[in-house]
Amino acid sequence: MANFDVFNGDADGICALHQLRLADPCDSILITGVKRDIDLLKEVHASAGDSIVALDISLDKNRDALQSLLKLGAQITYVDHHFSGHIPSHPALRAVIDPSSEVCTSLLVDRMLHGRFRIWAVVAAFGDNLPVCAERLSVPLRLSHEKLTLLRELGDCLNYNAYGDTVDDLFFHPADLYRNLHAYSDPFDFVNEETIFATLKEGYTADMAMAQAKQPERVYPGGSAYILPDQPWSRRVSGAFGNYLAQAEPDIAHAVLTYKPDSSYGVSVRAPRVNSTGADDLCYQFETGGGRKSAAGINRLPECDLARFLDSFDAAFQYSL
Ligand SMILES: [Mn+2]
Repeated sequence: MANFDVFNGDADGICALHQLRLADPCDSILITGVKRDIDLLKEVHASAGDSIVALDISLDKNRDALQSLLKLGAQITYVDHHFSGHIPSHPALRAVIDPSSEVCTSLLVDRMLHGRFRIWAVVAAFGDNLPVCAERLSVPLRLSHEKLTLLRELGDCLNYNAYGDTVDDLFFHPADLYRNLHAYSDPFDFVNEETIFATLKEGYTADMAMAQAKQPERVYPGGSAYILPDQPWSRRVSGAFGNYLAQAEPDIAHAVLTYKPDSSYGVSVRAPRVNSTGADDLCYQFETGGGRKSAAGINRLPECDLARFLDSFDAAFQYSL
């Protein structure tokens, strides 16, 4: 019987699986990709009796594949914090799903494991842009300010690595990154003994400097929208840049649009941190939109929909002031 570990390639997905496999080691087939690549369950070619773990990918977007795997006789553990819609009830499905705004998948795994590998949930919460949650989780670990800052940087760097149109834009394939990181139960050992962190930090700093030099394309009362050019650095930094803007200007919403060669935009939206809601409702108005109340995105916004998006963005957040 085979094991399949299906996980989002971002900090949260990687740290969720890392905790689970530290607790319950096994050989597994890894299925992951860039952060936006969440339609992953359909890539599982399982047989009856196989075990599948799905982490940090919306059940709603994987519903058909989930149902066929259940029909096939696979056992599935599904842990996630994105919008799920109706959760199928099936004896072979263990679903731990909580879309609350101060929750990430690694935090749900931390709860399942009673805090055994808490430090990785802290890394993940920072990476998922939940610094308040990360700091609350870290209290019993009694970390110094310096160590906590390092965990924050690690979370940011792991998250940053997952952004791109395809894995070719990334510094490390998320499966390779996971395999490498999984050798360490202590994140400080990982940081000190591997060059991955230094490589990501350097790339992150360079890409972020390019983004921070950009002026917003539109400034509305309730939010600002930025457009980044069709370059690998923009695709890598768009998410981190959105998180940076959300922290720097917590009173307003932000949209970061990245131009694509097919005359469309990849879009990521952050609700104002002071009123963390509305990002998902905005993005769901567009065909390829999805996400959570506080942070959502549109995989492909055709250029002809740009004006409609900007108007909807303006309208969505003007009442949150
Ligand atoms: Mn997540």
